[in-house]
Amino acid sequence: MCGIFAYLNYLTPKSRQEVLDLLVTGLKRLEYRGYDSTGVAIDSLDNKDIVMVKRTGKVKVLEDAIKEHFSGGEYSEPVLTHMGIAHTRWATHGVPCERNSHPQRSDEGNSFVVVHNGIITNYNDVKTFLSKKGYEFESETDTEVFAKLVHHLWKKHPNYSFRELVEQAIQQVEGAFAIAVKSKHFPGECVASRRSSPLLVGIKTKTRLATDHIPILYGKDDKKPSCDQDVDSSKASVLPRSDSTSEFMPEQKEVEYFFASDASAVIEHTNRVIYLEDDDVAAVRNGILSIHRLKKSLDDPHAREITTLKMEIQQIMKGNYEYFMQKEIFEQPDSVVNTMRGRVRFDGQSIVLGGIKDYIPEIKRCRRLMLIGCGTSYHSAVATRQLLEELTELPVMVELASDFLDRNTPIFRDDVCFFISQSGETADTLMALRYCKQRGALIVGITNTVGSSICRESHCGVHINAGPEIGVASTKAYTSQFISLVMFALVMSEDRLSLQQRRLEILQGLSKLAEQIREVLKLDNKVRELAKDLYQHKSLLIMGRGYNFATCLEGALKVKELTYMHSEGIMAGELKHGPLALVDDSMPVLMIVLRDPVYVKCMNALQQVTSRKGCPIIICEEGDEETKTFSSRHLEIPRTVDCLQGILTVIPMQLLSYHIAVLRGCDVDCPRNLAKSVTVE
Ligand code: G6Q
Ligand code: GLU
Repeated sequence: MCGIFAYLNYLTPKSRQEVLDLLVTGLKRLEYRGYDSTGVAIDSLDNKDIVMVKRTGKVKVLEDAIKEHFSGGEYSEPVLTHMGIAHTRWATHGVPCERNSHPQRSDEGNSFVVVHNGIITNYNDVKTFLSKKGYEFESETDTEVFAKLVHHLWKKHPNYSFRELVEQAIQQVEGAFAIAVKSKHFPGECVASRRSSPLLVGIKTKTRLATDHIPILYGKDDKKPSCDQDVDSSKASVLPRSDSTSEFMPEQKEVEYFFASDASAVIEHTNRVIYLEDDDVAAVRNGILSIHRLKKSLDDPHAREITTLKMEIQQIMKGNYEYFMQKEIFEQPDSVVNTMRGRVRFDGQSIVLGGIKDYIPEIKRCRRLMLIGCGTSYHSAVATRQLLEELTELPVMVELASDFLDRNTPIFRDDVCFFISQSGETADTLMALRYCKQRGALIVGITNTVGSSICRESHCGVHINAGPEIGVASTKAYTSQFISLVMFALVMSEDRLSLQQRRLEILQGLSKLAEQIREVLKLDNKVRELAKDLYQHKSLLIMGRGYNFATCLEGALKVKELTYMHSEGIMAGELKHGPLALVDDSMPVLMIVLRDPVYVKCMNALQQVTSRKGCPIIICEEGDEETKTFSSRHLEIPRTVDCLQGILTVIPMQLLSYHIAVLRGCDVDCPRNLAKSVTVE
């Protein structure tokens, strides 16, 4: 879901060319989030105007246009202080085209330009108001209203600071946004804010920062409140103005700031970042960063912490792999170990989940567990539901966040609700979290992104520690989510004598997992051969049941999102209730048949398929000669405890979808129409 990147150098000589290179590189680090168009804005050579370059298509297209547009030698002259903004757009309002790309501007003079992630839901009202003020709109985006609203406020309040203008404007808009604003009237300044969409600030100084937090400033109560009567008076809020400056950097020193949608665009410059919270307004003026909020609520901290990123640059690079997704598939032997590291004690057969251990007594008293997520994250809930029921002996509901909200599902104070999200920013999941939190449920976040909204808004949680996942199609996050939920189930059953043998069996299975995943990854060449049989077909049916039904759902999703082929995960027990009609000698079918409690039923389904001339690919256990007789095309995987089979059976599905996508010439890391983090509902 789109990417914002802004760079401000203060008393730090950088040429416009270097700034442009930084902006383009920042966008490249955010490409994995999904987008359809791009744009940048920098100061004009005479420092009196703002120049923008915008293009549809990939960042490379923008990069070429920049080379063409800013070729003169003067662009290599160093500038002490400058602020540039950049954007990758994932269109929600207005088709992908140059006119609708960001930055969006306030007027032909480019007085104010803004880059925006999210949706301004009341943009029509604001647009109507501004049109009556004489503004003419040139794009179909919702974003444009924000730039023009700031301009309108600037004309009405010429003595307002840049930050105050943006503060006024964000009070008039509704919906989700992460924004960065640049103005030719406030050179060298940047104002950024967020509501429901992620935004962070990276800080780079020559000397060590004098502090590890930045105080939050509030409007001065004794200030005469300013009230914009005619900016839709029904919404006009009486806004105290706060022009107090921060004490963060009293003396002026060279400093660089990086505003970005996520850390992957910042880590190569600095590991010191501040995660903005909803309705924070971050402003840089004269090199000083300050953070403002309009209303102080009881649980507001007094400052924003400057955290240190743990990720390393190579984690967001492809290394020797062709695609990030391929790299992340092959990282799984390591990522599953990282998920368990410091938590699973194989010798003592104990598990410690530090992020939720204080809440375990409360969770044990709950009425039911609800696992809520979207897409692949939802599938990790499906994959572990049976084990959670077995080891917690609680009712376990698994819910797609969007449907859960549509139904207004009843939620009670003694419910425990898990929100599973790799990005921690998925709007549907975040909205479901807030819905449950409002109703008093205990909120547990299962995320892979430190500082994400879901992470911060949960009461407690587990970080899956899979490392940054760049490929839009989730792979290592799925297996790490899966294991995190298995670990939770083991924690919940620690004191159940009757379950000790079962727990020991699972712990032993976990201890072998990394090596067994390596074994399965050795099937890569065989899977590529199978992909050659499949890539020209229109559909693929994937069948299984029990602990492997989730793999069917996840495998089908991978095939759909990577190859644009139709695919469907089918519960094998449902085959005879309809889907069997799809089976003939031309329909591609893949079946998972492992020696587990539902083996006989899966064999029944296999026979139903082959007796209709189906020629399924079979995923079976190593050495299972009987099952292999049903098909000449089979993939043998190591034997593991039944509840962990889904970790091993999903790997061939990840590889298969990857190879089909490559054979079909699809963009593996950025599939069409998709985004890594869907921050709009
Ligand atoms: C799967 C996709 C997608 C993703 C969901 C949820 O390969 O990446 O289905 O799983 O959009 O995303 P989060 O896990 O970030 O909430
Ligand atoms: N809603 C804005 C637009 O359609 C921003 C979309 C995005 O997040 O990229 O331009």
